[in-house]
Amino acid sequence: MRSIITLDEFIIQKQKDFPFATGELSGLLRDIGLACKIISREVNKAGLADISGQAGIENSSGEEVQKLDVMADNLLISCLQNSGECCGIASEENTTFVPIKKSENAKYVVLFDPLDGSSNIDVNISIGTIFAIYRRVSDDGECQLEDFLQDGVEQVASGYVVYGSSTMLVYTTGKGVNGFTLDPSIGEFCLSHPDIRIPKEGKIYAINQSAYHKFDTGTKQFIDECMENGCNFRYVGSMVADVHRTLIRGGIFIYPSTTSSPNGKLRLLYECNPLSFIVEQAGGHSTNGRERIMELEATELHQRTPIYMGSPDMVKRVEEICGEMMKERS
Ligand code: P6P
Repeated sequence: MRSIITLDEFIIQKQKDFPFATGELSGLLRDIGLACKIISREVNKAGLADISGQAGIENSSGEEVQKLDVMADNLLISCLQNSGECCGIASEENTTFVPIKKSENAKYVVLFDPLDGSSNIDVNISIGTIFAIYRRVSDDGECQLEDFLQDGVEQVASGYVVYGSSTMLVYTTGKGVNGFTLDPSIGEFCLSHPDIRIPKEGKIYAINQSAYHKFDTGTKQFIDECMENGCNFRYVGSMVADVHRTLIRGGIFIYPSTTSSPNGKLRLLYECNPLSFIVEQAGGHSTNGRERIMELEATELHQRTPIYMGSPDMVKRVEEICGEMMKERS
């Protein structure tokens, strides 16, 4: 029988990469994996149970929250409260950060989007969980806002779970990217994609092209070039699904600035930074058109940023074009 390496076994094995590791980060990653296994179970049966409909409340961005969002948020908070390794969380579903009292002196904080792409739930399109882990910077005791407003380069780990034709967890601790597929028959994430590397070039571009008329000139020129070069257009409308395909097949995922949303739509802290850490660790690039996403200053929990991420050759080209546009304007 082919030897199976479970997520727990892999995390413990890799812990040896960190000479001063005391097991806290490993424990945190395992707890997040547990929460996502339960979310996967609930997402996969949503069509059968009355939990996928509109919850009738709104999240911090004023968007309609669906019941599965609420369930996923509560599950992650509950697992992190029990982990003992996390002193606070910030989530798309909560206006402000949530200190975890019973582990208020723990050394990590976790930011997450519990169920990104949830508007696709009722049409059975892939959705995902995104998480970022930081060391706290405040003194012991209740965590502070500064613990969450850290630049992406300070992440100690990040990852996502894509609930698709199979459920996959992909994560990095800064030493490469590894993917694990959930085997429901044993309830374990099993190593299926060791050492993921993004293709240097790509022939797929992903953007909501229906907003073409709202894009800046540089983005329009890049899209025109992609079409002229015979690139394929693919867009799921679920960031985790689009970024996962980009990571595996190569290409570029773009959510740009538009005339109606100058800062784009996607959030820096719990969508763009964690996914940029993954893409960079796999050999890709991630930028806002001018600057590296992971070096952008974090000023508020739910701040948004334009993002261009994926195969290095494609991201470099869009940066060249945007740079040329900047020069022409100056
Ligand atoms: P649009 C889903 O609502 C989401 O937050 C991301 O997962 C996705 O990439 C984006 O919004 C899609 O937005 O404006 O293209 O529908």
